[in-house]
Amino acid sequence: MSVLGKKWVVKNNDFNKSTFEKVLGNRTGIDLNMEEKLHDPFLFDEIEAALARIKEAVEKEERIIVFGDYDVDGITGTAILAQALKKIGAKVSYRLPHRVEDGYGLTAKFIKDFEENKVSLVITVDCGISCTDVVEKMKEKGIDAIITDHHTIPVKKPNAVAILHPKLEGSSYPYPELTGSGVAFKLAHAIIKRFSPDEDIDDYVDLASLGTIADLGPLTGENRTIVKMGLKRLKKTKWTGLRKIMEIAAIDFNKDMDTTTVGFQIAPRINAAGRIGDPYLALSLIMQDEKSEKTQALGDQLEKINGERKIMMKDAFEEAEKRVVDAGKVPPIIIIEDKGWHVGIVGLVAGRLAEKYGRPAIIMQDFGEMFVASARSPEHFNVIKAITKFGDYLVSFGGHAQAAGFNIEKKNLAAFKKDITKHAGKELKDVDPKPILEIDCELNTEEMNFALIKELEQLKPFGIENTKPTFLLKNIEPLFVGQVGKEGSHLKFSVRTAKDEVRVIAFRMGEHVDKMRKHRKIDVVCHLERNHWNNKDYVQLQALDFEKSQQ
Ligand SMILES: [Mn+2]
Repeated sequence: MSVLGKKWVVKNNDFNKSTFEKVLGNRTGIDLNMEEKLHDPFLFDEIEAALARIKEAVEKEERIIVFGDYDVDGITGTAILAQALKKIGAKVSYRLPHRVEDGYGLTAKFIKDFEENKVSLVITVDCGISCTDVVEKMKEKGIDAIITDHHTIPVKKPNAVAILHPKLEGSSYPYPELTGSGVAFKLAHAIIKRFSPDEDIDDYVDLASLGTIADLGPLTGENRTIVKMGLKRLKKTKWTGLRKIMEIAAIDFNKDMDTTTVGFQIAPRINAAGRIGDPYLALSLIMQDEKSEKTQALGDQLEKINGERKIMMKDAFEEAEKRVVDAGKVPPIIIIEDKGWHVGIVGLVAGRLAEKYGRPAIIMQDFGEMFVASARSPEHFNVIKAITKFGDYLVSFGGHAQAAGFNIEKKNLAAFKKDITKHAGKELKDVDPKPILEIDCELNTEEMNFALIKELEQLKPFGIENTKPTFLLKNIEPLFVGQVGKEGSHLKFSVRTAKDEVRVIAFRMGEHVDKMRKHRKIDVVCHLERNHWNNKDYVQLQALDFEKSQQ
């Protein structure tokens, strides 16, 4: 068995194909000759109605509010639209709901605030499509709505001035997978084209790429274009606050940005505010238009919150895992609650448990009478289907096959746990719970060279539905095995080829150093990479898992 207990699945064993052809064959929607061109924003069916209402609001000096969501997708989309509106002279401000105090989306409680501030136009970002009732109530008060969203469309759509949604039935828009920030970016694009043609849409694409990556949009079609353009732009971003976040994260502006930089260094910081504090902090930092003491102070504050978020996450995960281990046997569905686990991190904990144990996991914050839960699941279990089946026990619920959330009253908790555990037990009876590690194809050690690396680099940017190419190296002899990093947390070794030696790094696998030393020959799952160091490029492998060779 592999040291991480994963099941390795090699996707392509076609001996007639080259390694690059095999990797490309494992992906759909990747067009290597694709022009880096965005679709025409005027292809959205209701875009003219949206622009006409915005024009009227600017001319009549009406107050406009951009209303977003508290995650990276919502925050970046809100910043994009607010800035584009500002540029054309609109009287615009922005609101984001507070995760704990307000919950998700545009709710009725905000109407009073809109009235008090004499707002007559609300433009939603990354939310709003399911807010049919609220939009109706707003209308009664003389407040119009333009909806921009990408979430599931309800049967009864809101009665808005315009709805921009890439998945509307019969939509002429050619690409359905835009995220919230992507849709906001398209509206901003239309606003600029129509009212401020000298402006450069490139000034906004970096933020749109952050939202697209953080919201796990598939990196196909126009999302791929947005991310490609955005990552290039990020190095010279004009958003002072974003630059500050990147400086604090010690990101090297001379290196090319990739989806990992965004996913692991930038996005978690922007998200931290909305998870355990006020998302407005991250938004107002991004909206700062000059380098000032305030920008520094907001940046420091955000970094502090991110540090707290990390500790909370680590503590909660360790405690949750301890409870799973102490129980002796991993149940078909992991369900754990605690008073001290913040609702903003329960989803992260559930995700890591689901990944580690190959089982669905529900993690809840216990508020006494009410429990707020996040559920995550591996691909072999549909968690929203299971939750819906027992929806009668719940106050509210929503989500997708692999990620969902719900609220439940204490009095129903025991029965819910019992029933959903029984259901999961039946569903997963014959399912191997081992997490799957997908591998593109086998790799020959002689192929570990720049020629192949160059070919693979054409597939960038890597991310959802276009994961970094992953290879299996069989029967290799690990040389110079050792530990590196803080507390020896990473593992390193070398592999010999006919011509030279290639270095291998395995992040967070330092604890397996003895196992590796014990085996003379191992099979390794890895990425093939270019390591730029001291002005020179080196071929490097990043190992993801290994096991003793069979032969
Ligand atoms: Mn979103």
